[in-house]
Amino acid sequence: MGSIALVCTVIAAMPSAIRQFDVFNGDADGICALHQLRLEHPAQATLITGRKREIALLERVQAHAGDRVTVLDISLDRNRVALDALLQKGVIVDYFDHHHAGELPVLPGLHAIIDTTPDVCTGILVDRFLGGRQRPWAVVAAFGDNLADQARTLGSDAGIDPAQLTVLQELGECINYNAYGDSDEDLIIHPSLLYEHVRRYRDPWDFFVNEPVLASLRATRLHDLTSAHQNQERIELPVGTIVLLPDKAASRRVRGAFANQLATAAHDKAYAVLTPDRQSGYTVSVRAPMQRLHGADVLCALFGGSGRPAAAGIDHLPRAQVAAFAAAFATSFQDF
Ligand SMILES: [Mn+2]
Repeated sequence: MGSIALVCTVIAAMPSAIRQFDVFNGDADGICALHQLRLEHPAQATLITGRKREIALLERVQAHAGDRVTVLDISLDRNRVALDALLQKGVIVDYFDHHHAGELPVLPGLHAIIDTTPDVCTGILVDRFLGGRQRPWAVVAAFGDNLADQARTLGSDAGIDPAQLTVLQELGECINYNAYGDSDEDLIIHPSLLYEHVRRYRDPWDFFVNEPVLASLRATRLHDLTSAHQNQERIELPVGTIVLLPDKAASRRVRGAFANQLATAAHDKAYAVLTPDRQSGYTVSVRAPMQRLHGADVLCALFGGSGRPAAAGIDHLPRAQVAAFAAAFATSFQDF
């Protein structure tokens, strides 16, 4: 009896098994960074991810002392409060990222590989960490994060030929496209499910040839772009064009990609693409003229938005402010 009681006491006092959490951006960079890491260091993990712009993910982690959390491709600064709380609990956190981080917490348990220089993405940071052992997926990540030059250099350094690079580029762009939408209902497939498909493939060219979900990503992306071209209403201004898309999931997915495509096709013009939101206003993506990449962030900030000088956005532009937005757009990108 005594020994049974003792065994029960010991079991009760034992900490529950150490758990692993993988927290990652749902775009191509986040998915491919994690895939590289788990191909080399397999782990049973609870997955936490979301849409491209869903980046306050660390607060969803229910971890205890001794648990391990791997974080990929989400700003440390935007997850600081949750990170501090985890570290203070004694959770071990491995953090890989290239977004604005601010000051790193000075607490034990944090292993951070953070580099905010503009020519890296998280997939490239993980590639360095792994000594390039899963290089093709790092190339997919870099193409997805719009670092095509870096992707080609990394690929050709590893002996990947131009035809193979073309495939990796399409993979990066399709996986990335899947993360766009204003709610989960807009998504083609939730990024956590897409990762479950990706993780079955060690070889991205095998994924390209054999994975049915990729066909639906490719078809939807093409459909959304075609539909945007056919259903746009345009306000033409000397500095560029304001485009209104119909109230559809396809419009909300394609807004940014369509703005990029328009800006790439006419280097001297600025573009704003508007889609109706759920509060009788609009969500807006702005692109500065390619030949003069500034002003988008300042314009969007006037209406509560944010972003970079070349590309910025507004989450909610009330309908009553559309005329004011058009006037500000018209003056924002004038040549001085
Ligand atoms: Mn990234």
